[in-house]
Amino acid sequence: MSELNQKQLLELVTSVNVAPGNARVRALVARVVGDLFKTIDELDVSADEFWKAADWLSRLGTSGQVGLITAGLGFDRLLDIRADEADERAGRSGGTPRAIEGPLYVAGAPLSKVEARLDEGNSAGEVFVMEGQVRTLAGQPVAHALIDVWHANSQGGYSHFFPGLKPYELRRRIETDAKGHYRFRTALPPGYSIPPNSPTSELFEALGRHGHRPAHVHFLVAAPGQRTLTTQVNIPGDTYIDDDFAFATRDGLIVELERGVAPAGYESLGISAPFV
Ligand code: MBD
Ligand code: FE
Repeated sequence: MSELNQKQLLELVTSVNVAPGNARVRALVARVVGDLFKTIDELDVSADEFWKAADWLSRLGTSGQVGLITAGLGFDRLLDIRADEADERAGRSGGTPRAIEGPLYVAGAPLSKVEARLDEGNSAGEVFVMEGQVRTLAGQPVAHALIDVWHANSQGGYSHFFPGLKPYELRRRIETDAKGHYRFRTALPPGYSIPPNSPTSELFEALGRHGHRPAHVHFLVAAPGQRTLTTQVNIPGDTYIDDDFAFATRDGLIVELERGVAPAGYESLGISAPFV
C-alpha cells in the first residue's frame, strides 16, 4: 500500500470496504484504537514495550484473568456507578446497594427452598448464619425470589476456580418463602487475594498496588417481573474493608455480626444451644 501517516492509518483501520459491518462496533474500535495510537505516540511507547504488553494480554487471556483485571482496574465499579446514576435519574432510590458480581460466579448451584447449608458440613471456618427478607423498593415482600449465594473457603478460594473444593461447594440457590424470607448456614469466609505469579499480580506489582479484597459474601437476587440485584455483604473488622482492590465494598453493605450466639430455631441447619 501507499505511504501513510498516523491519521490516514487510523481512518483506514475502521473504514468500511467490504460490508456495512456493525456501526457501533466500528465507532467503539475507532475510539479505543485511536486512543491507543495517541498513547503510543504521546508517551513514546517503544516496540519492545508494545510487544511486552501484547504478550501480557495473551497470557491474561489464557490464564482466565480478564474478569479479575477488569475489577482491579475499576471497570466493574464504573459500571455500577453508572447504573446507580441511571437509577437516581429514574427516581429509583433506596434499597440494598448493588455491588459488582466479580469473576467467580458459577450458575446452576444446588437449589433449595427457604434455607440452605453452603458448607455441606465440612468447610472449615467459624459457623456463620444469615437470614433476611427480599423486598421491593416500596417495601413489599417478594415471594419465591431466587437468591444465589457464593463465597470463598477458609483459604480464600472459590469452588470451580481453586483446587480442593467440591463442585458448588460454598455456592447455593435459595428460593424465598411466600413472605420473601430466606436463611442459610455456612463457614465465615476470609478475604480474597489475587493469585500470585499471575498476569494480574504482575501488573499489580508494577502499579505498586496490593491485590486484596476484604471478607465478603456474594448475592444475586432475582424474581419474575423484578430487576435482578447483584450485591455482596462485607464482614466487619477486616483490614481491607476500606481498601478493596476491586472497589466493591460499600457503606451500606457491612453487616453486623453477633458472635457466640446460637440463633433459636435453627435446628434444621444443625444448630442447637449451647453454641459451639
Ligand atoms: C473476588 O472474590 C471478587 O469478589 C472480586 C470482585 C474480584 C476478585 C475476586
Ligand atoms: Fe468474591
